[in-house]
Amino acid sequence: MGAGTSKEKNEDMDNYRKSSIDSLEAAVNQGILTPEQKEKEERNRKFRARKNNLMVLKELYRLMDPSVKKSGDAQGEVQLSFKYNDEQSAVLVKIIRARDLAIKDISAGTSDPYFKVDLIPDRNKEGAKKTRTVKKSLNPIYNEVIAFNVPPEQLHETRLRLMAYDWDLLGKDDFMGECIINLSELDFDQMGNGWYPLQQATDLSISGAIEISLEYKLPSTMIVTIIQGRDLVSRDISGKSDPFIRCYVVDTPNRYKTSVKHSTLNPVWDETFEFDIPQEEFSSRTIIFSVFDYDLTGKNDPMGDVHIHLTNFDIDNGLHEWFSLADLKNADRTRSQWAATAVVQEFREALTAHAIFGYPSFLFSKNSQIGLKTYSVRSRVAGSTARVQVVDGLLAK
Ligand SMILES: [Ca+2]
Ligand SMILES: [Ca+2]
Repeated sequence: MGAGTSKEKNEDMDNYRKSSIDSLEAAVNQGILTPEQKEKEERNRKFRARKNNLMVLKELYRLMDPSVKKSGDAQGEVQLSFKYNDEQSAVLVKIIRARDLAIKDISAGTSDPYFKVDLIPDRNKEGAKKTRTVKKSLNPIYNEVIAFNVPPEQLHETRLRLMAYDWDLLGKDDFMGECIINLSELDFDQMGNGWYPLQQATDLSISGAIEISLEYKLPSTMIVTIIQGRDLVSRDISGKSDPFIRCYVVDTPNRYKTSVKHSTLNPVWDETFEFDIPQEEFSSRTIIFSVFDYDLTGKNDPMGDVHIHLTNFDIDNGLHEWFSLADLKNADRTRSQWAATAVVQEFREALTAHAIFGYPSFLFSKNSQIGLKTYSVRSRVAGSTARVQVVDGLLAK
């Protein structure tokens, strides 16, 4: 980055810049995915002690980093074991314990977690069942068994959803992540137990499919045609959506976007994009299609994704198919190392420029009320905005 030509800059600025980047690196390198209570307190203490807003920057960066963003607010995992009782046609889920849960009660630096469990679909109207609440713990122990009636013939089509919540005395309890388990994939004969990661909520309302064709032209051009969509989910009050598709290949910089088709659930695009993908890279390449509902105001709503892995792609015959849409934001393959690296680079450059020139100012777009400050930062690369609130000098959520 071209900030180093002028000799005029005073040493303070250089030191500031260097320490900013060092601290940022430290923040990136240390376990940002598992903030312990101690660390949180430490951060708040340091934050109070410092005037240069570095803690705010770190937090903003943490919120913006796409590899972190993937897991969103959800973190930690839950230990479960399963059993099927043939006589009663019942699935027994034992919720043993959870660990490394997110801090939801910021001032106390802890949470009051409980689990809510239900079936999808819930054919026998079993409803949701809950564990007890363990107060003030990020590593709660339950050892509770919850039972659901599921006839054997329904096992293959039933999923079990476990949702973690932080109990609050006032207001709505906070969602802390969930895991969804296909009962058909469980081996009930094996008595083992496993750890299941908590993830962002999966949007089960997503419907429909998109028609895609892939053609390969030697030496290395992948021609992607997005033909049309059908029976997409409605996202606007009109009962329709304004769909468009973002298309990219994980770990490569090219990103494309189709045009927006207004007020339809059966859009026709017939738009073609080209990616440069050498054959020898097929085994590590995935093409991602993400459908969004365009909105004039506010954020575009996700309408589902399709992932096409190129591992078994046949270059002679290509591919032409309808693909069902699903909420795949928790899928591993969407996590792009390229995007993570690019955001780190972007953030460093912005931080350096801000330290030296006080620019870009968006780095500190500040919104003050009495005792409350909101800082926000935008990343072009991640396509996201991170926002933190500071209340009476303390970092809040
Ligand atoms: Ca709470
Ligand atoms: Ca819309």
